[in-house]
Amino acid sequence: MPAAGENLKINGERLWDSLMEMAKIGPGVAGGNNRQTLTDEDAEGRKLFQEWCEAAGCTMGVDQMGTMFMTRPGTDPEALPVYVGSHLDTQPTGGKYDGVLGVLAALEVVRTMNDLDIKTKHPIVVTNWANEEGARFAPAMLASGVFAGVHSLDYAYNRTDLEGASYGAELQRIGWKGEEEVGARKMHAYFEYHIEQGPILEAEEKSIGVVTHCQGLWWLEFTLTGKEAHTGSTPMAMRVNAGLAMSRILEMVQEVTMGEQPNAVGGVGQMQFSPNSRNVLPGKVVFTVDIRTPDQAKLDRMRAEIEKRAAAICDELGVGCSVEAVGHFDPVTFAPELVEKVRSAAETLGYSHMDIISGAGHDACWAAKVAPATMIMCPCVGGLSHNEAEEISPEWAAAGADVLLHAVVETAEIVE
Ligand code: HGY
Ligand code: MN
Ligand code: MN
Repeated sequence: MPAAGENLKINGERLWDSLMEMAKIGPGVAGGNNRQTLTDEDAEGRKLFQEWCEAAGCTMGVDQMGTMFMTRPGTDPEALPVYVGSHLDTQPTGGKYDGVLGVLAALEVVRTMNDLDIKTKHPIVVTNWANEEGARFAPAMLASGVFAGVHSLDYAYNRTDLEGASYGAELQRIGWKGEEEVGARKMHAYFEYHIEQGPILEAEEKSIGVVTHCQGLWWLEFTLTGKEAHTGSTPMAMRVNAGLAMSRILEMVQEVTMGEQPNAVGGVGQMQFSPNSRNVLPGKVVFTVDIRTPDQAKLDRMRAEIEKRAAAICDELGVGCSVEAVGHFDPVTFAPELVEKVRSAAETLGYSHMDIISGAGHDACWAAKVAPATMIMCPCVGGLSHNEAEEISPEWAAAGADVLLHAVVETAEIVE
């Protein structure tokens, strides 16, 4: 049997088949997935994942946020486990690989270790974090945030979706509310394998992203209060136009972000008008500004500038303006010793690689608050993600999983 660091490889075909099997659950309308957190589709995907893990000899633990922990025993029951995971929940128009690749590659690592009868001192825990996307219940990375002590369980349970359903009630409804105290588990290390969700690796023709950092984020939810009035008979000078204020704020966010280049992004993905009637000026407009940059000072400067200028825009139009930070994490530096394991595994395996900063947020960002953590990335076609057309190649998927196997086995310490 090759020792750790020699040509250990996963079974790429089995990984790809598992990805395609999982993709059948909660299909989208254009080839991707709509398996949003705590829906019946999410529950179905969880069940399949549980069956696969138990067939691979893992035992399941579920915490009070619904995160799934599938343990492969180590030889030393006292040794803290190496956690390897990501998320199975998707965006409403998500791809087949965002999150899912990391969870199923972690399972593939266990399957390969079983095939090769590899024993390790530290247990391995394959992890499916609940509600990574934050699409249905903001903020993103909610369950890993509770695990890391960033959010209280009560705060998380009371997050609601657009229909007013709460996280706690939905978790109960789908039958995945576990008993374990969230965050009681201690980690020796945490690895997350994820598609890049950006264009860099493909453009640079690199198979592996050695993730050194993750950019920080603010999600600023603005609530603008205008005056509902007839869009036809209300003279322009009499309008209290929250919709106009929103459009000026969006333009301003673009301007502030472009003034902070390079390495800054900003925009809006979600917005609600009410009453959202074609011939009624909106009484209320709610939208979330998403700004991100790897630079801490720049991130805080952008937030302050956007909030200040948004208040001035609303004052000028006589529109009420309130803002709530509904998502945040500071820029993350991953554990150098684990980053080096990823880099040397890519070198051992002969895969092209480059250091990269993660543009998207991941559960690893919160895991890094409570344990040494790092990530591995693979390219995705055209850098496209959070789109049903998200695509990777089986070769890209397998290469990253090979690196994951090496880094995890080495960290978990092979026992002869
Ligand atoms: O928003 C993010 O970066 C992640 O996809 N939840
Ligand atoms: Mn993801
Ligand atoms: Mn995502």
